[in-house]
Amino acid sequence: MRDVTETLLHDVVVGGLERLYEDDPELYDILEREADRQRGVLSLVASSSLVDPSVLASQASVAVNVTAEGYPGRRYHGGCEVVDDIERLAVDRARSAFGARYANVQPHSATNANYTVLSSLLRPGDTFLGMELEHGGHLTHGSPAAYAGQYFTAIGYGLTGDGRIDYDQVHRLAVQHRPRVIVCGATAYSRVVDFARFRRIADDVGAYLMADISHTAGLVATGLHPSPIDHAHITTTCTHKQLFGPRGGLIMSGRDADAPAPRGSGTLSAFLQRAVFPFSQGAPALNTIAAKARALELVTTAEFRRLASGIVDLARTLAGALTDLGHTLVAGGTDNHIVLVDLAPLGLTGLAAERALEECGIIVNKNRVPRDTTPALVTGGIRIGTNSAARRGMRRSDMLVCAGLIDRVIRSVEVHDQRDYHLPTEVRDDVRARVAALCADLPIPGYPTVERPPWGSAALSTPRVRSSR
Ligand code: DSN
Repeated sequence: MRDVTETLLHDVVVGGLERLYEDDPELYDILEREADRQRGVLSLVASSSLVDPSVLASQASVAVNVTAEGYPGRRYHGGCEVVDDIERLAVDRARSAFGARYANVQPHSATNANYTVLSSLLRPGDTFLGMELEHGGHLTHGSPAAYAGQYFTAIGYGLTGDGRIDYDQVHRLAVQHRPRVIVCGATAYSRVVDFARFRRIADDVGAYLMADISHTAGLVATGLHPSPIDHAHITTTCTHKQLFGPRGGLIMSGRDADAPAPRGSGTLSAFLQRAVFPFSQGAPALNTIAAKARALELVTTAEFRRLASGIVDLARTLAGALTDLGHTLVAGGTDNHIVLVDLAPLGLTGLAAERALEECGIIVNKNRVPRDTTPALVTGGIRIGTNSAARRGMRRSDMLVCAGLIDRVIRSVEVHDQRDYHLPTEVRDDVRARVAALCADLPIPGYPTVERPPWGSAALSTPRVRSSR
């Protein structure tokens, strides 16, 4: 019979926690406070999730002690025979989760993964096509504020008037500018991406297609969103958003893995291996790779499929309820986990809405919306996501309550200027109490639960811990 308390890993990690508790109460208390904050608020941030504690445990493993430049079986340091097994396992699980022929699990984030791909396929000044930040693209897809927009010639495409990707514009721009790479995938787009159509456009102009599925990777892995793996030459993703894993990235390829690489340098997969190491990264974070392996195993379970379908169901419920309450959604609704609310009709900024909701324990992020003229730290919209709510087991009825609370807060905010706002105290106190009660009813799996506070402002004191599992 296996007994975890008799293992080396258990003693090291639990002993470390005890030592931290005794020797460094300042840091321990901050970390404890953060765990408590997460338990007591409703995170609806589209780019975050709540990881399984076994993912946390994998990341806290002794693999952090190993320096291992290179790849399994071909390292530049000794002592890698065990961590080689970790990396091989993570690669196998990534390939299996996405049906990919090739996977590299070393990128530290999707930003690293995207820059690895772009800077190996492009030379400085070369042209690539990506989605405009204001229309839902990511900084790495060509924003002038980022490396991608400053070292390459980035041409941006956007949305049609009804908030869908303007594929005709993508084709027109591709023909006009002959980019070497086209990037598809987004960071604030609530509809299905037509990867096959992007590939046809890329083939038409001889470009490589890179799909960044950071936001929808969980839906792709479970078949709830079409997969780009065999449409794009290269697919990238982070592992911490919808894969419910550690902060990190992946680079994958499907049917093009063995296609010829640029400049006659072997196959595309061999080219991508070199693009990560030694071209753009040094030693990998093997402890994070262990946590990726754990998360990627969970992704293939029936429970994860239920979670993914809950994510979409909750987002659709939220989108429907907010629409019924008279709000304007970019693209008119959602097919994934994202609901993007245009606040212009309310005369409200994203910043004011984000802060007012946070005062009430509802966490979202301010987000630019199409034709937004406000500064990036103010914005004209908010982006709401359902990954974490689904993980907490939220039901449709809870989401309807939640939509009502969001509506009440954003309609109650009085805006003085772009940054200054006032939320009436009685609204804040009442919504906070209702959110606290919702959170108490929806414990984060694996976290100790909190006693359900009564309705009303008397409930606003720190909730008491009921039990520890
Ligand atoms: N890409 C940013 C987001 O979507 O919020 C950060 O991960």
